[in-house]
Amino acid sequence: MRLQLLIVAPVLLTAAAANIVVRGVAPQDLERYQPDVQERWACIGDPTIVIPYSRVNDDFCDCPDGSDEPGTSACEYKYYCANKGHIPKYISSARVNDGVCDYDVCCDGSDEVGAGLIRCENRCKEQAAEHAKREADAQRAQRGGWAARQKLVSKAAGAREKLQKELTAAVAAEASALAREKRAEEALERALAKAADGVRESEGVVRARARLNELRHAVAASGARARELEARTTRAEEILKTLSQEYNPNYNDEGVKAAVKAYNEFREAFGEVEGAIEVDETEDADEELLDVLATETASTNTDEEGYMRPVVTAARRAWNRVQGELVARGLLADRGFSSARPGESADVASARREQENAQRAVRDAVQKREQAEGELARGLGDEDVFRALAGECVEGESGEYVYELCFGGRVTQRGKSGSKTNLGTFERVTDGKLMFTKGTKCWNGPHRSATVEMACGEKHKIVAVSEPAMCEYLLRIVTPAVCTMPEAAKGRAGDEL
Ligand code: MAN
Repeated sequence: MRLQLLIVAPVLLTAAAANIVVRGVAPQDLERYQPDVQERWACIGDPTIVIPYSRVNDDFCDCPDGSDEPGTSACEYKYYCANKGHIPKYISSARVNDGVCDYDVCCDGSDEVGAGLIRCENRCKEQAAEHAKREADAQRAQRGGWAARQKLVSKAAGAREKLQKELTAAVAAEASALAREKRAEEALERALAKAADGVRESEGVVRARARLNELRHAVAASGARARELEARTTRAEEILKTLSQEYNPNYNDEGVKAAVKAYNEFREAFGEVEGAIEVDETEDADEELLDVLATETASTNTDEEGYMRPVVTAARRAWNRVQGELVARGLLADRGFSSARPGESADVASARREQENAQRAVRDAVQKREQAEGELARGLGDEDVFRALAGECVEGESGEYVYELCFGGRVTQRGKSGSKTNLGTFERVTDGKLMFTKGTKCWNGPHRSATVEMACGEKHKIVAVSEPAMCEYLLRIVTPAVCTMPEAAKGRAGDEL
């Protein structure tokens, strides 16, 4: 190191000694402002224009680019303020020697130097001190802001993880709700099919009952006919019996003798007739009727009241099912089924209820999934940092209004009357700015909207509010959310790595 200094130092000294100092020229540009051996000098913008060196800074503009007058206001050029002890800057030549101390640029007051002009004291020391303080404050803010941001980032990561878990749960809930819905749909299908079967069955029962009635009538008619025939036969037999017992065998009557003979042969052939004629009532019953009877009752009663009872019961049951189905289809007024909703049989109603519950569960799950997906997909800044700020608000006064900014929420403007105007709802982070849109409609104009520009700060603070175009607001805030890692911390972070 020492060896290097020894070599470099004489070179620097030689170069510095050779350069003539020119007012308004930065040290690094002095070389270009040295005369040639003939004491001439070439304009910087156009070196073909060569002027005597004495015309540099002679308060007269010679070069088209104004480069021959860096230290006066003769040309449109730039003046270099050395601002020793602080930060060197350039000021427009028009502000040189204009009778105003331009301390915002030239803290050394060098812009006003000349015979008869005001003298500007050097304020660089104070400005440097203020600057140093501001820098220290900014660094402190950056350190504090960075630390606060780290916390926000980890909070955001937690919130994101929670959302991801919610999404996973919603996806699983959706899958199981969909499966439940499918099962419920199938169950409802079955219940409806069963009710429809009920309709068919009742038709069978109705047909069976009609057939049974036919048979009953036939049996009854047969019985009556049989009883009539029996009565007539009995009567005829009685007549013949009387005749055979009471006729006069000595009276040669061929007709009477033939009748008695025939009667005796009849008696020998058929014997005495005992009781009523037996009729098998199921004799003519068809398969369908037997099926109905077998399904609807285990009873084998053959007496009229006995065998009709199960048929009536079956018919009633079938009717109940038909009725349920008709009510379910809105064709019949509901007479009130125990656990059914109006218009449905209990089975169908409960299957439909389950289907509705399952559909609701699917809707809920889909809504939750979509909500979680939407939330996760939102652009919320680097490392999702603004996710951590949801719900936090900051207030600031500007002009006649008090503005409130709620991260992830709305920006509002409160007037003296106290009523709040919505300046927009948070939509996204674009180019490092928070965008709030769709606020209250502006009279004869667009919906209000607000853009929030951010700089690093330890705490949220509204710094300024303006309305660049009517009902379009610009808020400048400081917030830890946008703080970057301080240089010093970068070194440490590197060491840690
Ligand atoms: C209110 C405020 C203003 C806005 C006007 C537009 O006075 O919201 O910021 O410019 O309405 O009519």
